[in-house]
Amino acid sequence: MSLILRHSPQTIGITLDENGWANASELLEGMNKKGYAINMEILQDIVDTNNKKRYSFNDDKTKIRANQGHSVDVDVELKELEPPEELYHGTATRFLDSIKEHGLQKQNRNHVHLSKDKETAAAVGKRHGNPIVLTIKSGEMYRDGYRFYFSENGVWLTDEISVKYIVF
Ligand code: HQG
Repeated sequence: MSLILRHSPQTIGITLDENGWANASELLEGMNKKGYAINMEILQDIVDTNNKKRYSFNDDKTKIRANQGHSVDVDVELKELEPPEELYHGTATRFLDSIKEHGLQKQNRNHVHLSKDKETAAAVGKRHGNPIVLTIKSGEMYRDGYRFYFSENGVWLTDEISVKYIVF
């Protein structure tokens, strides 16, 4: 579902609207056609119990979308907020040389992802190899005019982070 709702809805022949919403019945039909036995009850269960609260329904549950993490160009109406003084980015040691040269870039996604605590950041970094947690001077960035967004599921997002705001 992450693949469909964030990166590649065409995998099951559906489209997302400009705000990232998929029609829930189209999603269920498309997934069933691809061999995933899923119904509304299971979908509701996934939305309720997903460990990272990745998905949300609209009010009448006719539409569903991922809260963040997209590579497709959609506007999920993220809340713009003042960040805490420091945030954390978990990455892998093998990326450090490049990050020291270019700063943090959004790569395939629409934003750079930041965590509010070091433990979460370490878990994010571990997905890529030997983890390392970088401290980000988010307060200073904010005062310098950079925008920060806070997703429905508690992830901080920004467009890019130059080297001067990263504590290695
Ligand atoms: C790295 C998961 C070299 C960056 C997590 C990261 C998160 C650079 C990788 C969410 C770089 C991109 C996102 C540079 C950045 N040179 N490497 N200049 N700039 N990188 O997966 O932050 O399970 O796109 O450090 O919990 O790891 O999907 O981003 O290692 O919230 O819900 O390039 O994904 O959530 O990797 O993870 P990703 P991420 P979900």
